[in-house]
Amino acid sequence: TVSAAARREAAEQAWAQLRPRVQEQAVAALGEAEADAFLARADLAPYDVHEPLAILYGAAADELFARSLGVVLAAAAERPEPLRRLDRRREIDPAWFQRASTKGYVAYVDRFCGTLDRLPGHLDHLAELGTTYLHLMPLLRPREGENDGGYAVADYRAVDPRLGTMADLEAVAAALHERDMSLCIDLVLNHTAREHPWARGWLAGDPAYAGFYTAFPDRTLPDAYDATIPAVFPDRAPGSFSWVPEACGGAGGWVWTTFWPYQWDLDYANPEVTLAMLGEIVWLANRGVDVFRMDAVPFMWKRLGTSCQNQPEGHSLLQLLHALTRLAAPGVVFKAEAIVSPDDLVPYLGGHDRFRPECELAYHNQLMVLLWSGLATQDARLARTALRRMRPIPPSSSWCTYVRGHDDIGWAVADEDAAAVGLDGFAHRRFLNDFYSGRFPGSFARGALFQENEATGDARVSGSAASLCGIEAALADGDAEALEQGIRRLVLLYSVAYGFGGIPLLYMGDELALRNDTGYLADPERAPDNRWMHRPPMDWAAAARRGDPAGLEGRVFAALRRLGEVRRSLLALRGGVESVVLDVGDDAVLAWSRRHPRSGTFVGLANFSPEPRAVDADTVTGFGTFDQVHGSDGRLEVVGGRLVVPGLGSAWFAE
Ligand code: OTU
Repeated sequence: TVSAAARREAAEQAWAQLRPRVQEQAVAALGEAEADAFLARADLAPYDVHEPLAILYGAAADELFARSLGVVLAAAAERPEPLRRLDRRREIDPAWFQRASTKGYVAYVDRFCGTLDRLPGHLDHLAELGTTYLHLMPLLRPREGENDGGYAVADYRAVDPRLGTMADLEAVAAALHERDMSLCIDLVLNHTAREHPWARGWLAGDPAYAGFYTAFPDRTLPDAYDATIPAVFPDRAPGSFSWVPEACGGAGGWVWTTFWPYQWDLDYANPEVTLAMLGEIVWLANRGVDVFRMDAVPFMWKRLGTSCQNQPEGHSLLQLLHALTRLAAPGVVFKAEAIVSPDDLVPYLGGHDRFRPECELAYHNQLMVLLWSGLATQDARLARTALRRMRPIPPSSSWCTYVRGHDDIGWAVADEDAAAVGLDGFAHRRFLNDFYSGRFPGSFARGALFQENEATGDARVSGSAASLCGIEAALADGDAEALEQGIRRLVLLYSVAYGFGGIPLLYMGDELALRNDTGYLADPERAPDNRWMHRPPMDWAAAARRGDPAGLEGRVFAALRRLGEVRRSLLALRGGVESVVLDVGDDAVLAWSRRHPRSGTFVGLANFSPEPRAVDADTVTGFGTFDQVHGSDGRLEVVGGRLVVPGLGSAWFAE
């Protein structure tokens, strides 16, 4: 093993040797001024690029260093002028994505507006909600047939022809930039579709793709790996390997397929894979993508005898791709999709290695899970305990806070946190499954179990936010009071997502309380995957009712819109600081505060109980110095020196 000091020295030497050539090439490709900026960025490359290369690929680092810089220099040279200007603005204001006004919206192109060319015509709907960041669900050309909602990519440089063309995507990016919005797309980098040319080439024995994927001739190693790898899709895709008759030179082999059998895991232990993926990332960045949602990053590096998730080399790999991408496109940021335990999650934001940045953003799945847990138990203690135990994130990174997304909800409740509030972790996760699938007596939720695992007793939950909040059941029963409670629950959860700090993501349809959709059952490719129940098509007729203040859609839309409006004016909700969970003297109320050195203090309250709860006024108002800036039911009453938070109500205070 090489010491860190020796690795650094080797990196500095390699850069000293390479720099004159890079400088010369940069001047030729970019001109004096741009080359100067490129070189200023590249002066960090020995630490951010060479070191991770050496960690991952040992002695090949020097050669890979030169080649990877070549890739990003070429991409920098091709970067369109408007994107360069955007880069420049973002280099001046690196916290551009951490503004209080940053607010996300997540949508499927086909389900939102049909095709990409129609998207610019729908930007008003997004603008009404204060959107500044649009995440379009997988849209690159997938394999034909089943494609896991687009997560089986056959070509990273083409758009799914059903949605449009790459030129349409570029036009969308430009239309968004014009309105000061940014574009996020998925980068599915753990695997490709088995139809991808890399996979075809590898299977055919083309030396250019040698070692791009992994296959084993017999079950010895697959069994050894599977013994410690948790199953992702146990019902229809148990284990992490699929038999492919053409593999291993035609003798047949077990190909690594963490997810569905048609999604083949790339082997990043092979640096050619890393360079190839880098090429795809910077090419897409040059089309105008601002944020890459790095899909399934925990799985990218494998190690026998482990869960094959969250390996240290996986972090070095992300740091490497991040640094290289930003040499070509310094305005681009990475968002980690790591739906893992809190201890494993925080390092994706850069905590893994204090020397190197990693992803700027990550999904706060812990907060999301704890919100649903709080709603089911009418109790905020687990949330308080678990959030307090999380390690801090670097100030240059932010969470994406959300209530619902396109995937199932996996109950990432740590046993240790459950135990701290007197719960058994397994029993509590089982309760949440029972509760949200509607099986628990008296449950208001109408979800369904996803991937029930007979062997372990584990399961996850599907269902739209509105259905999980009780809105579906209330409408079916024609129960006005239950409907009222359902709306209050949905808005309550969003009040936390919008006020917690980080980028709040609104999942398409939640603004109109869209319920579960059974339409997917008619499509044989989708029917076996009940995650489609919470991916409904946009209901534009419901959207047309958003202005009716008495109707369901109008009430939810207005509430979310208002939260967004208040949020954007509160500088304490900018990034750079973290929220701290408070104890305000009532276990049903989640309370948190953010103390921004230059932008004041923020305090948020969310009452998970349907009953009003009284909390300590001084803690919340900073002894009268903070004003109430949002209230689900107007101003909080003060009774006997305590503030009364209405049942399922929320309030925000700010200095
Ligand atoms: C992701 O999810 C996507 O969000 C899914 O829609 C895809 O099916 C999948 O990747 C494959 O591309 O296990 O149950 O820790 O939780 O990557 C969903 C991350 C998943 C995993 C996540 C994965």
